[in-house]
Amino acid sequence: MKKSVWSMCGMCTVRCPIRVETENDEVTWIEGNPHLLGGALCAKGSAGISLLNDPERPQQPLIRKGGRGAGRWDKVSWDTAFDYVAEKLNKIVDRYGPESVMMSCRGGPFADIVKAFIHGLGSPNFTNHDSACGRNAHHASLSLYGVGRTGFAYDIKKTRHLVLFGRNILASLRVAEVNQVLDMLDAGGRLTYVDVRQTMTGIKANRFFQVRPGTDYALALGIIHEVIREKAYDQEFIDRYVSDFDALVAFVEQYDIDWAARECGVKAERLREFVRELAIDRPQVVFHPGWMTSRYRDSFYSSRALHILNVLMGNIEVEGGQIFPKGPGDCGVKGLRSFDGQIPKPTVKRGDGVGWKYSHFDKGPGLFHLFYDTMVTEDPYPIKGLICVRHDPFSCFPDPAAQKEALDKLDLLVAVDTHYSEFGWYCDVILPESTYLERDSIIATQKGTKPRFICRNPAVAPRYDTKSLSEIIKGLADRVGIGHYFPYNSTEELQAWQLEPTGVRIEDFAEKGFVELTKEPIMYDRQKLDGKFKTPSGKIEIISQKLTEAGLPSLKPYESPEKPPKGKFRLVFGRSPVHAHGHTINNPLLHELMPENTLWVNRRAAARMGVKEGDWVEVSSNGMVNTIKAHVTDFIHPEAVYMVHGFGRQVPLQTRSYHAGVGDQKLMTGMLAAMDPVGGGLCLCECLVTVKRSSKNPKRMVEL
Ligand SMILES: Nc1nc2c(c(=O)[nH]1)N[C@H]1C(S)=C(S)[C@@H](COP(=O)(O)OP(=O)(O)OC[C@H]3O[C@@H](n4cnc5c(=O)[nH]c(N)nc54)[C@H](O)[C@@H]3O)O[C@H]1N2
Ligand SMILES: Nc1nc2c(c(=O)[nH]1)N[C@H]1C(S)=C(S)[C@@H](COP(=O)(O)OP(=O)(O)OC[C@H]3O[C@@H](n4cnc5c(=O)[nH]c(N)nc54)[C@H](O)[C@@H]3O)O[C@H]1N2
Ligand code: SF4
Ligand SMILES: [Mo]
Repeated sequence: MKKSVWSMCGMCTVRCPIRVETENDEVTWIEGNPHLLGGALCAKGSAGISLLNDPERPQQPLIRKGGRGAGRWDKVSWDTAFDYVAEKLNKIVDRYGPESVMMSCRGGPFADIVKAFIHGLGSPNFTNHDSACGRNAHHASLSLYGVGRTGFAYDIKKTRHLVLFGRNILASLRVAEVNQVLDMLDAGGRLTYVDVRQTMTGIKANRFFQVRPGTDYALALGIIHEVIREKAYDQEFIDRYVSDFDALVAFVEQYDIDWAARECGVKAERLREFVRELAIDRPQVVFHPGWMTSRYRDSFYSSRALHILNVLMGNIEVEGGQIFPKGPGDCGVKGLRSFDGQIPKPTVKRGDGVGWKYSHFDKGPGLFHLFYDTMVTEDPYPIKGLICVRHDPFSCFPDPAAQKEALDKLDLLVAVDTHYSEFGWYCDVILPESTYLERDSIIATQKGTKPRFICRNPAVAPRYDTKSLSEIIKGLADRVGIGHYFPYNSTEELQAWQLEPTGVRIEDFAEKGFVELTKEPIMYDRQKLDGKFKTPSGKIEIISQKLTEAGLPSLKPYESPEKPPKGKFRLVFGRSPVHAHGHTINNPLLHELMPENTLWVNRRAAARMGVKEGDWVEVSSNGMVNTIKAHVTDFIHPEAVYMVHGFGRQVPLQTRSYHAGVGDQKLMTGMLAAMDPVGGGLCLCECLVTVKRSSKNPKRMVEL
C-alpha cells in the first residue's frame, strides 16, 4: 500500500519539513515539504533511506559487560534496560541528591521533554552542546539586545546586502536559508563573504575577503569606524533605541580602515568600496553575527561588533533586515503546553557555576564543558550520572581522553542515540532511539513572521527494537517516581495534551503537515519597539550593564592573534555539505560521497615542506599524532590548515567510518577548559598544529 506522510527530516538538527512516500512499509521517496521548501532537500536529507536500512546502528538496548569502551555488550530488553538505569539513578539520588545527575540534549524544540525529566528529578543540571557551537554569538546578542541568538530571524530573501563572516551558508546549510540566498542573488542582492579560505559561499559572493585567521574583530572594528566616518548609519534609530553610542564613536577612533586592512591582509580600497555600498543598501543589510563565527579568544567581541553593525544599519524589524520572530501569542493563539513548564524549577545552584559563579552567562543550558571540572573537584557537589540525548560529547568537545578521565568518576553514563556515538561506545547503557523515519516527536512551534506548529509522523514501522524519545522518557520517569509529569500512554494522548490550550486539533496537520497560526506575516511597528529589548535599561546597550557589573569590558581593545611559529599552523575546521558532524560519516550513501577528510594546506607552505596533493602528512599537537592526506590549494591562508569536522571515528561496529580520516577535536589536547571568559564559547580555533610530510608516502622514483 502507498502512503504519503508529513514529517521532519532528522539527518541534521535543522529539521526541515519533509514529505515521505512509502510503499508496503518501505520508504520510496523523500522531498522537502512542497508548501514550505518547494520540494528541495539536501544530500543528507535524501540519504535518510540508507540510515533507515543500515544495520550498523544499535538494534536493541545494550548494557556494557566489559570495561568502559571495551565494546562488549549484553543485548537486553527495554524493561531490563529501564530497570537498570532507574536503579542506578535512584541510588545516586539517594546518596548524593538529584543535582548529582546531569542531562545533555542537543537543543531545539524536542528538548522540552528532556528538560522536564531532569528538572522533574530535582536537578537543575540540564545542558547541551552549545559552548562548542553558538554560545559566543548568543551571549554577544544577549549583552547588546537582551535577547539571545534566536531572538532575530534574518530576512535574507529580501535583503539587498548579506554579509557573512565565516558563515559558510551554502555548505553549512539549512535548506530554507539556501533557497533564500539564491532568491536574493537572483533578485540582484549582494553577498560579501569573509573567510580564511575559499568556500562554496565565497565563490557565489560578489566580494570575498580572505583574512588572516583570527582577525575578524579588527575587520569589524575598521568597518564600524568607516561607517561612522561616512555617516552611513541610521541616526534616528540610534537616537531612539541605543544607549552609549558616543562611547562606540570614541572607542573605534583608533581603528581606521587602513589599519584594519593591514591587520587582516586585505585591500583598504575594497573595504571603502564595500562601506559605500552599505550606505546605499541600508537598512536592507544583514551582517550575520556568525553561527559559531570562528572560535577564537575574542570571538565574543567580533560577534558583538557584527551585531553592532546591524544596529548601525538600522535593520531591525524591517523587511530585508533582522526581524523579531513572532510566536503563537502574536497571533492571539495560546502556545503549546510545555512539559518543562509544568515543573517547579529546582532551586539548587547549577553544577557548572553558571548563574552564580558566572553571573553574566545565560542560565538556560549553562556550559557543558565546565561540568568536567566539577566531576573532578566535586565542587560545589559531586556529579555521578550523565545522560546524553542526541549529543556526542567526544565529537563535540576537545580532548576526548581528558573527558574520559573525568567521566571515570561517574557511576552512570547513558546515551540515548540512533547511532553508536563515540560517547555511547564508552557508556554503561545505550538506549537506541528509532530513526526519524520510524517515529513521531512531540509537536513543535516554529517562530517567524508566520509562526506555525509542526509535527513529525512515523513513515514506517521501526526496523529494530528501538523506541521514540517520548517512550524512553516515560519508561524511565515511571521508574524513578516522576511519571505523573508525563501524562500520556500513546502519541495521540501526548499530542492532544500539548495541543489542548491552543484550539488546534491534530487533524488540522493533515493537509500540509503544519498549521500556520496567521495568514499574513506579522511585523511590529518600528516606531514602537520599546519593551522588545530585554536589557536592564530596555535600550540596545553598547555598554552592557550586565557585563559592567561582572567587571567585564563591553568594548575590548583589539589584540592581534599569535602568528604560528615556523612549521606550525592554526588548525581550522568546518562542515561538508554532505555530512552532519560525526553522525553521517558511516551512512552508506554519504560515505560514498565523502569517505574521508583531507588537510587543506596552502600551496607555498606545502612546497616548503615538500608536500604534494594527495601526499600523507603527519599532523600533531601536544603528543597527539595523526596521519591524513593533504589537499594542496591556493585558497587557504598560509597560516592555517583546514579539515572537515566529524571524521576519525573509532567505533569498530561502524565499519565504513572506522579510522577514516582524522578528528580535529582529538588534536585539541589540553583545550577542554580553553573558554572565552566573556562569551563562554570554547576557543577551538586556538589550536596550533605541526605538519610534516609523512614517512608513510611511497618513495618517489628519481627521474633520470
Ligand atoms: N573540534 C570541533 N568541535 C566541534 C565542532 C567542530 O567543527 N570542530 N563543531 C561544533 C558544533 S557547531 C556542534 S553543533 C557540535 C555538534 O556536536 P553534537 O551535538 O555532539 O553532534 P551531532 O553529531 O549533531 O549529534 C550528536 C549525536 O546525536 C545523534 N543523533 C542523530 N540523530 C538522532 C536522533 O534522531 N535521535 C537521537 N537520540 N540521537 C540522534 C548522533 O548519532 C550523534 O551521536 O560540535 C561542536 N564541536
Ligand atoms: N552540511 C551541514 N550543514 C550544517 C551542519 C553540518 O554538520 N553539516 N551543522 C550545522 C551547525 S550545528 C552549525 S553550528 C552550522 C555552522 O555554520 P558555519 O559557522 O557556517 O560553519 P562552518 O562550516 O564550521 O564554517 C566555519 C568557517 O569558518 C572559517 N574560519 C576559520 N577561521 C576563520 C577566521 O578567522 N575568520 C573567518 N571569517 N572565518 C574563519 C572556516 O574556514 C570555515 O569555512 O552549520 C549547520 N549546518
Ligand atoms: S538541512 Fe538537510 S539534513 Fe538537515 S534537516 Fe534539512 S534536509 Fe535534513
Ligand atoms: Mo553547531
